[in-house]
Amino acid sequence: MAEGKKAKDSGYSSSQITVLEGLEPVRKRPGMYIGGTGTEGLHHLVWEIVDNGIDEALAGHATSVSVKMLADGGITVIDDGRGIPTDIHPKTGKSTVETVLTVLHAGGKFGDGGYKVSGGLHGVGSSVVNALSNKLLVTVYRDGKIHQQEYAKGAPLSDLKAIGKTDRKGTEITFYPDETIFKESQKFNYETILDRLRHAAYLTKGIHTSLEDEATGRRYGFYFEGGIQSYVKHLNVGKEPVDDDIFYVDKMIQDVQVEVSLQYTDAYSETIKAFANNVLNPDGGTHLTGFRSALTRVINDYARKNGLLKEKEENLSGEDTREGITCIILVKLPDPQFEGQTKNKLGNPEIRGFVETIMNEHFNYYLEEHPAVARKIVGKALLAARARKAARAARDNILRKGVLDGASMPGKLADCSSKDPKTSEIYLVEGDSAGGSAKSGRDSKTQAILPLRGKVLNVERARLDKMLANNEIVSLIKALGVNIGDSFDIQGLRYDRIIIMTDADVDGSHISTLLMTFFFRYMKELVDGGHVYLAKPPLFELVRPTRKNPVFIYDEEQLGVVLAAAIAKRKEEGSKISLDDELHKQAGFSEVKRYKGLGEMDADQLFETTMNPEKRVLVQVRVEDAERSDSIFNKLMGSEVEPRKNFIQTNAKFVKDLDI
Ligand code: 0RA
Repeated sequence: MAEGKKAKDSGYSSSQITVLEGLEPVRKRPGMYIGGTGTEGLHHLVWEIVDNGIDEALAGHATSVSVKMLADGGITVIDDGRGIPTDIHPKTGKSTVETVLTVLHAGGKFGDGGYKVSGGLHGVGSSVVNALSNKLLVTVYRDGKIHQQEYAKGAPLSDLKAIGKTDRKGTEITFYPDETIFKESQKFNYETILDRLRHAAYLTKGIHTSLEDEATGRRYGFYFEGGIQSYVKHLNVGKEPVDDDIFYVDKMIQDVQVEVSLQYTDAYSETIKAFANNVLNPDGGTHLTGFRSALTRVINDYARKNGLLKEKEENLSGEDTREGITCIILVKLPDPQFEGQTKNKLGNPEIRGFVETIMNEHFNYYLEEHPAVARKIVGKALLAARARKAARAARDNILRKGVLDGASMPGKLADCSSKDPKTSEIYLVEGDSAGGSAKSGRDSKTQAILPLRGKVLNVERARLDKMLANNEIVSLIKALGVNIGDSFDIQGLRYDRIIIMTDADVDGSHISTLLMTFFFRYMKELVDGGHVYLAKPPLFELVRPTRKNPVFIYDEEQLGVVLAAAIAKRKEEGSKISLDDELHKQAGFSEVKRYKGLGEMDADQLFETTMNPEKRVLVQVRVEDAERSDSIFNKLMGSEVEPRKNFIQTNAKFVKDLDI
């Protein structure tokens, strides 16, 4: 419950529900209401009902929302809110329960005592779920009574019936998604729902959320005493905070609640998430703008007042003050307006001033009350400012010397003869020896080779100036021809495909991860544009007794398939097969050779297995989900070693298979 926002009885009556239309449009064009009919749309059904429970909590009437995935494919959502009113609705002549569940857009108006989450206050969206479910059972606990009603594809099977007495309150809805609508799958995902419930618990102080999977017995619950403060803590797992203390403010201005929590870490990037009514605004908006101006101002004022910034020194830039920050901004307002093409940006102009005012005052108090933390924050911003200047000077210097100019190609680069980027590709190869094989095996017309020695600098932890002092990085930037930082220009790209080729072992995955991090952080356009690939060298060679025409195998699964097929074929041909033999012998091969490194192959083999455009397998690197990869990169590149180790074994998570 928001401080200052007292739970109040809004005097809600059934007549305040606006009745709009029937449910046919929902079944006809489900995508219009839930975004699509794939797994995302399927889960949208759960969010609609869960959000109604969260709205009850936001309005101060509920303390918990629990979800149960039923073994029979249904799902139950229970909240302990007011319960949907059971009285007769004056406009429809039916119970309010039935009205909420069968009339599209039935919902209370804003300003009657609550904020709404995306789905909507007073059960807006429940009718959509009902329309798209084979079966829906609603049970309401309210005024000492239990009422129940069942529906099929949105139509009531009977009237709302009183079935017993209770001292509970709240709403329980069980539904079964219609498989004729959700053709792809009707299977709910435990992790997806859990993630949503975790976030709901972070963003709604005092609420308990929980999930149970009946089929597997898994269950998990969330309650965060600190709300968004706990969220900040969670985001900083794997990073080193400058201080354990976390800033937190929760204030009302007029009818708007502003909550902000932040903590600085030793990271160089910034993580700021801005929400309006519990919905993330990936493109920010007025709340973020207000926050940023206040932060820059408060830190500069504090630094000046305390002599940390000398009179003749220029102000810290906004970017400097945000380096290493992890921050959650959450505003709750009665009538949020969203802007931009994707409606991802909060537009209400008054919010900027509200957030700015609250931050100016309370972040300033915080710094004054926590001088040790304040000094660390200012110190970090000063370092950022110095590094920014040093990096600029270093880059200018390097640019002046022409180090990054395309005119002087790095000595180690074996360029291709084609000068047309569309038909050119570059292999970034781990180590000089594999680099040598790649150079002699390649198609020199279209394939360039750049061998990279050792572990490329850990770019997440290094600044641009340090990076530009690293030979491997400079060679890479020069070879690609796109420059870096502010001067990055994709027009200069000299190769359409940038292919990372490393050994299929832990060191190899580490090196490819470092390179992907580099591209992600400093040349994201290359990743977005689908220019970055991972080469997939074979893991095994099946050797024939004749030693001719070996078969190359790229993963364990393929090994099984190929051996099984070969055995079947030999059986058909009537070959003598001894079942005591190892599988590869039964399949007619003399040996299974396991490749650990690229260096084990000669130039021809390397070309045939990994570089020949007709036969090779490439995996395109995609940034599927900025947030996810960001956290992955933090785990990988952060100061903690354990999370890094765990990831490296399964590093294909953020790349999507693509056979070329
Ligand atoms: C209509 C009016 C009121 C609450 C709700 C619907 C409501 C809907 C759902 C759906 C899931 N959980 C829900 N909880 C409540 C306001 C009730 C009042 O003023 O007493």
